[in-house]
Amino acid sequence: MTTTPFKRLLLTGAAGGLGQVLRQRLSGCAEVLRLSDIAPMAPASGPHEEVVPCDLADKAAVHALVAGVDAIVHFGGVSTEHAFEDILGPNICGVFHIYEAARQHGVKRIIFASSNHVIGFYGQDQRIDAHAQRRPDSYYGLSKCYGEDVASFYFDRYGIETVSIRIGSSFPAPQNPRMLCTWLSYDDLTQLIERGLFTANVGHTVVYGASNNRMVWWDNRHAAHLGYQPKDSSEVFRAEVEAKPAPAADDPSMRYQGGAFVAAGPFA
Ligand code: NAI
Ligand code: 15L
Repeated sequence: MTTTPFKRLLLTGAAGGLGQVLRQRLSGCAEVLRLSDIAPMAPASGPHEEVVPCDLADKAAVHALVAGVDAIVHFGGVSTEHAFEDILGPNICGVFHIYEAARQHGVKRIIFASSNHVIGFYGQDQRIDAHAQRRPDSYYGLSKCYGEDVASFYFDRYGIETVSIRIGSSFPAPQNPRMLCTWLSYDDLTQLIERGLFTANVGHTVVYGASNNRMVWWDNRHAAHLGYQPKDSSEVFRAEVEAKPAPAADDPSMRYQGGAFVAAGPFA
């Protein structure tokens, strides 16, 4: 795997929880990191950063945003369950705008922040790989299914390569029993993004984003070419998590891989 930095790398969702973490961690991946979000961001800290506000739902604005970048780490959008109408612009139109701009500007590599919620209706007693039929658990999960399909289409039709990371739960620490299985540390997320950016010939690869947790639901055999080797484990947080009252056994958070998302809504 070569790790020659890109000249200019775009990070969307830069004001978000993960975006703020990745702003620091991806700085070595490019000479210039272009940071974008609809929400306010800290100003550029030097010539190695550019801050470009943009609404992903605005096609012309996204076209301008992507001009001059070599690769995109697409983390922007609505990140939890909402009414479909609230997800449509940022996530559905937004991902299309990103890929269409990438095509027009000749960008050849994208990392897409997909989610475990594309398969959230699988039970916690099931083990699946990236070829398992998707079972989205929410309008949010549906939007991530669409994003993965856009990535697949733009590879087959235009040769734009993507690594879609089905992120589990990427937070400083797991917050409940489910997250002991889904937790992805920031170090392991960073490793996945770097491998996604710099591994040759990824086509459209789907990889599950979980750390080296004791309990795993997801099999990454179809992404072995990335060489992802998670270093962290949720096990160090187990006692802390188990000291809290556990949800009832029939609570969705204890039954489904997608947890509470399976029971969100309806919104009308
Ligand atoms: P977040 O909600 O903190 O960050 C998302 C960012 O996208 C926000 O800063 C928000 O302002 C921005 N955004 C929303 N609508 C926008 C629009 N119309 N135009 C431009 N920017 C817009 O979420 P987080 O946790 O940082 O997640 C980042 C990405 O990773 C999201 O795409 C999320 O779906 C995905 N993900 C995160 C997981 C996690 O455990 N943190 C798990 C699975 C997926
Ligand atoms: C996600 O996709 C969300 O963006 C994040 O906020 C968490 O809810 C995570 O999944 C999860 O499933 O824990």
